[in-house]
Amino acid sequence: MFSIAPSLMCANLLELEQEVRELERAGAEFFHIDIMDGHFVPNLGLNFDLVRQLRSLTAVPLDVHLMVDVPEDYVRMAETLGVPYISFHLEASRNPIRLARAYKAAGAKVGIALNPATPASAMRYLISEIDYVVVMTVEPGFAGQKFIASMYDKIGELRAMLESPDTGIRIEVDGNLDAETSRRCIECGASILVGGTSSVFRRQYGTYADYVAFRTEVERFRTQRVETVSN
Ligand code: S6P
Ligand code: MG
Repeated sequence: MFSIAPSLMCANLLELEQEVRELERAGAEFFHIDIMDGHFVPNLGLNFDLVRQLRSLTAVPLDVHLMVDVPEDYVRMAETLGVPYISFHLEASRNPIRLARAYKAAGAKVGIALNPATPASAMRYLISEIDYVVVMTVEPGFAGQKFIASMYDKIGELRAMLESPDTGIRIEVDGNLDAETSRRCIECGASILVGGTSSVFRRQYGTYADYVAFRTEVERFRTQRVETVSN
């Protein structure tokens, strides 16, 4: 089983409510919200004012991805807005255990995001503190980049750490997830796919149809594999 989290940064922001409605109808399990500060990454993304409005617009859980230098600054905001899922970058936090506990105390499920160059082993003493891990499969900051192939190994290493004993911690992948890269990420152990310009927002048939087509393509790959293995 896998979930798709459309990245609203890639939506048509001039028609955001309609995009949200189409994705709800298509069955989106999360909405991924990229928040950037122009320092941790050389770009600016969405913000907590939009999170506030989305909270009243939709019941689909928001998955906030902080790409900021000081992730400690947003705990109170997350609590006030009732953010259900929030991830911060390990590279940005000096005291990630303290911070994960603070976000948990604020009522959120907590993820830690890893830049491509950060090894899976960096998660070793953090596993008991979190609910999910986000593997960046491109350098964070921009949509439309190319998948970094060495991330398949990292996902596999994380799966080994998280599955024995089974922690229930999910692996989310973020960056250039099309049908092919998604299928391989799932095989390696990922179960949440962030959908951007490579999939949900590829603007081929429209957002609803592109979402459904993407899910079907990934499922078809998986079904074919099961059939191949059992033949
Ligand atoms: C930026 C951000 C991502 C992107 C998403 C885009 O790094 O964290 O969530 O919005 O990865 O997807 P795609 O398919 O355009 O690479
Ligand atoms: Mg993201």
